Amino acid sequence: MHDSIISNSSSYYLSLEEKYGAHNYHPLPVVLKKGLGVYVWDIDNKKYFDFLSGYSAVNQGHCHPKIIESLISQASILTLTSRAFHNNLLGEYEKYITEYFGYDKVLPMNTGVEGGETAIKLARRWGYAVKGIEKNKAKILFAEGNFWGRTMAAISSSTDPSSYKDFGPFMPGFEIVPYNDLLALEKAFQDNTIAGFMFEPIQGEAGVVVPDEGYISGIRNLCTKYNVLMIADEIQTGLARTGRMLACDHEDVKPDILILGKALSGGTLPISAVLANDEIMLTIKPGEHGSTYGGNPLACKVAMTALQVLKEEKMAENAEKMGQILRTELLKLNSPFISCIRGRGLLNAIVIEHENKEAAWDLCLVLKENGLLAKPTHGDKIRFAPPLLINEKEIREAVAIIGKSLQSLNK
Ligand code: PXG
Repeated sequence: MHDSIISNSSSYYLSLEEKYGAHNYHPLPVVLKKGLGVYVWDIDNKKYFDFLSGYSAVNQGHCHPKIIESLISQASILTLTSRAFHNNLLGEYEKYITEYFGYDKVLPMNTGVEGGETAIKLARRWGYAVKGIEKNKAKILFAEGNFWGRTMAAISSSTDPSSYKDFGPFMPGFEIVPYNDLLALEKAFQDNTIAGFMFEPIQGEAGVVVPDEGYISGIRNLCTKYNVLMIADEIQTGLARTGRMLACDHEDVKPDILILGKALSGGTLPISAVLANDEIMLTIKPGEHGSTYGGNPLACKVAMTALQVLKEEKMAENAEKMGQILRTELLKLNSPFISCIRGRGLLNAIVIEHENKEAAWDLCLVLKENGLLAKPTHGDKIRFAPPLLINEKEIREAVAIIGKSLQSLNK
């Protein structure tokens, strides 16, 4: 089948994935081979703005020289010991990240979804050991529209059929409340078997749903009042993406459990972290939770550099400024096909309104032709989330591409 396809063409790579890979994704037909800063290049050397940033894993920009330097230098010294032994970087990293975010302790994991699983285990354990919930009765609340990954627990809390349909039976002890609704949350908190409320400060995968001002601080107040753990999933919103180091910082709120992932490695390795104070973290004892790769010295070194770069290069400040310009310029396009522009910092989305249901996908294909990569979510929403080192000139160039591409929807 492949013999007729030129061996280095896009169709060659697409056909390989089609034939040998599971069909669990529907990517744009572009084959990338290189990345630097805000740009990526395809196999024909065509250059694109990356307006997805690996779903916000590449906040620091592709192949950030300092992160790559840490990766390569540590990779030739020591990469993995497992947690059966100590290593000379784990403690240093634990000190660094806990001081950085102001928590007593960190539990290192790998993917984001493992961070979510860890947070839920911690909350359930705390629910029994500290709150005094009856054995096996602890509940965790989630918000409607949440997305935190693909494990059985993650899909058990999902309200999106494309995540959970035909994968049951599901995990018990999970309940759903509407997002951005403090009254519903307070009502749900009347149940004293609730151990934690896990939420995204801005719902990313749902299409960058920004809650009303006061929602995050309202959650904090209710969690304190009803003795429920506030669990912030900042895997996509954290690490300078929304114009602050954490999205919760917009309302000066400190969650009880903070989950980080994605950009904790600047797009080089799966590294996640769960942060909490001793009252919560020390409820899990040796042998009760862990992971082969969690806390490996390579990840520790890379994560410290990835965090250092965010501060050194003032990426939160830049995200705040560039995000303002991006939304203002998008508004000025005055396109009849954009029904909504929303976001914070450089986590943004537009909603496409068009009689053609495929319009958002078609627009992404035209954007690609014009040199900008973005991907629709839930059919009609397109996320615009470039790496955080993008400058004003680049934002204006990107908006010109978006404006030009929107014209194609007229036809
Ligand atoms: N929490 C949030 C808020 C996320 O956006 C996760 C947890 C899970 O992270 P991991 O590292 O386990 O994927 C996410 C993931 C995809 C995809 O293709 C993932 C995300 C967004 C869009 C697509 O898996 N976010």
